[in-house]
Amino acid sequence: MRKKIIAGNWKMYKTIEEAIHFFEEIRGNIYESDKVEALICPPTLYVAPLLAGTLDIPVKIGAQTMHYENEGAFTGEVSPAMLKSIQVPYVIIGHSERREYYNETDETVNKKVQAAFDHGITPIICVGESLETREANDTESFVNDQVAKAFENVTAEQAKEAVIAYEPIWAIGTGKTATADDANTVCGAIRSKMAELYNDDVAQAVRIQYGGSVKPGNIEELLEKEHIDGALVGGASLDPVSFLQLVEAGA
Ligand code: G2H
Repeated sequence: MRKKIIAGNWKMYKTIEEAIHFFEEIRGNIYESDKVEALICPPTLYVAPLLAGTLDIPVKIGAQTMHYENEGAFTGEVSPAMLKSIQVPYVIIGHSERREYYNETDETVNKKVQAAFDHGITPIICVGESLETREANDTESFVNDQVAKAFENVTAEQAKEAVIAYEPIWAIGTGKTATADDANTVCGAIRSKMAELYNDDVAQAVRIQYGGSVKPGNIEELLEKEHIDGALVGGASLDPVSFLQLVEAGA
């Protein structure tokens, strides 16, 4: 039985006051169960204070990105060693916005995935196709190729712990969601790819999220599907009431 993971990706939203207010609203109200794990990935600046300030709330705090080197002249970046030093449990790697605006490639995604595992940080590895790829009926081969590249030089023991987020680019922040069946088909194809790259054990253990305009109104249908083990949520994770509903749907 895979534990569902509902992760909020706040992107570049909220002041520190707004972030604190969010956690005040969810404190004492968040659904706690062994069936679901709740995670918020705020802007990097707030990761440390929120980690320290939310110890009494059953929600984890993760990072939205990181560099793959541990230190160096990389202005503006944070390293895996730094995240590990403040005990960050999760890091989102290769979000389509990082790939589009910050030149992340399958190669740098793979370096970051390896670096995360080397530091005991669980990567949430984002993959997903453009509208053009979908219309050309190349979705599964494109996404499986991204998965294969992301997991190069990653051991089976490590791969078992990974979270993969399938986020069709055309569904991100657009209000368009893949149908639950379409999302499940691609998540199932990713699971088969993991069986091919590793073995059935790894494929059954790895958690695969769907992301792209997930909200309280559509999450239940998505989570009912065999291969969808949670959601990576942008816009709808910014509002405490809606985040509470999303977590409850996962329980
Ligand atoms: C996809 C998602 C979060 P949204 O980027 O990763 O954002 O839910 O706003 O589509």
